[in-house]
Amino acid sequence: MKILVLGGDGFCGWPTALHLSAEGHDVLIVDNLSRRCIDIELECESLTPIKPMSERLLAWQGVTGRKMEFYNFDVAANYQRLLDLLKHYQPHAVVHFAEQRAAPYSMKSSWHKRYTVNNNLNATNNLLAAVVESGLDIHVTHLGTMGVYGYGTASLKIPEGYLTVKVETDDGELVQNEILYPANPGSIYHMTKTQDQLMFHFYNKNDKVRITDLHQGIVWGTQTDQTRLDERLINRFDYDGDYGTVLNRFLMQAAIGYPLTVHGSGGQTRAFIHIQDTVKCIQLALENPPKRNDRVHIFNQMTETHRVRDLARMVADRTGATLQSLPNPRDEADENELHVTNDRFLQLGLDPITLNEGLMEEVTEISIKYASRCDRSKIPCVSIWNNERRDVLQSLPKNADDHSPK
Ligand code: NAD
Ligand code: USQ
Repeated sequence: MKILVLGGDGFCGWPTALHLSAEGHDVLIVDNLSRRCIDIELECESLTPIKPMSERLLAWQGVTGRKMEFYNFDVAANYQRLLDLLKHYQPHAVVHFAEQRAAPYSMKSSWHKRYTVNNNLNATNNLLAAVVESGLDIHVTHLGTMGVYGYGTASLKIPEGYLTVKVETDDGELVQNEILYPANPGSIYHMTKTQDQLMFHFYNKNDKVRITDLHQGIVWGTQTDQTRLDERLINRFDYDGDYGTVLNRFLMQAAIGYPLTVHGSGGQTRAFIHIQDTVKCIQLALENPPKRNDRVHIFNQMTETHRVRDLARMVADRTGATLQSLPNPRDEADENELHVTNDRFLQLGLDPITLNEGLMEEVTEISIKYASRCDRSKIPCVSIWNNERRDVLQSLPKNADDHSPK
């Protein structure tokens, strides 16, 4: 298959591009390197020393003999270039990772809100409009998020995208329907993903674009079978308060002797998936595309759920790390249940990787190996969701060891 990977320099995109290339596919990467620019803005780099794109590609060719092409442009801004590339390269599938993906970054200021909305919505709309204008029958596979559903306490098992509802008509009859699960975003970033869903629905209905939307949980780990092959292929590892995600942060904090930063009671339950399963799921989605006239295929791309405080305790028990309970800068429920269906990937043959000692040990080893690259001042989460949260945080007494945002 010829596969275009948008956002192929990122944390999920790079190992996916390598995995698909290793599977024998012809892979072309587009990325505007905006994530590397955000590193400069935040004055914080990946914990792992990621190489520039040209070096990454040379290393891949050297190690495997396989070539991948790379184009540097902005998918959200450069429509004509995207359209020309589709017409010229004629991919069978496009994997779309090219969005700003950190919830805390999207909530930092009105500039960050506007950037995230402009970037994410225009990237998705440009891609869909270009697929239609190209006249090609391209399968669009998008990385969405479990966060589109919200994290309600409903005992209902979250279905894969569509919810069956029964509505009473005026004459008292019950009419059954299937609707997109009601969107309930918890950040500007998550809101863009709920709006992506509507664009997929429309372009699928109106233009018959074949689309798979992958509602992914929090990705943990850093290495995959391919990124381990050579240090120049190493994947990104975000640990800072904006981009670092919770389990990788806890493992890394434990490795460098930093108290684990639990927000509030740590009762938040979230869905997780290891990066090795991310690349496998994308392969499975590409190998099982929707047929023409199928509605948008939605998969829940996660393998397990955990409560934040349980993860913190588990890491602390393994390592002897201490926990600190911090006032939560986010406006989110302190405690929630989360029951999720993920049957579709299981039916396609996914053999889920769940939290295991070996993979956690690998994150620990990487954290220790590159500990000297860590700037501890970048660990606290300083992005505050709203004025109410700010008032609460400011009213709390501050002590010398307190790393909470104020
Ligand atoms: P990332 O920031 O590491 O990678 C995104 C890549 O896209 C970056 O290399 C960036 O430079 C590029 N990009 C962004 N906007 C672009 C544009 N307009 N034009 C061209 N390139 C652009 O993020 P990631 O962790 O790899 O996430 C990839 C996708 O997966 C995101 O859409 C995210 O919402 C989704 N996702 C990630 C996670 C996770 O835990 N990392 C979980 C669920 C879903
Ligand atoms: N949290 C802590 N301590 C920390 C960091 C986070 O307690 O040091 C808590 C947060 O308050 C939150 C939970 O852990 O309750 C998850 O936070 P996160 O930063 O790990 O994940 P999140 O912001 O939800 O975003 C990440 C990715 C995003 C993806 C999403 C999938 O950055 O791209 O869409 O996971 S999901 O969570 O399923 O929506």
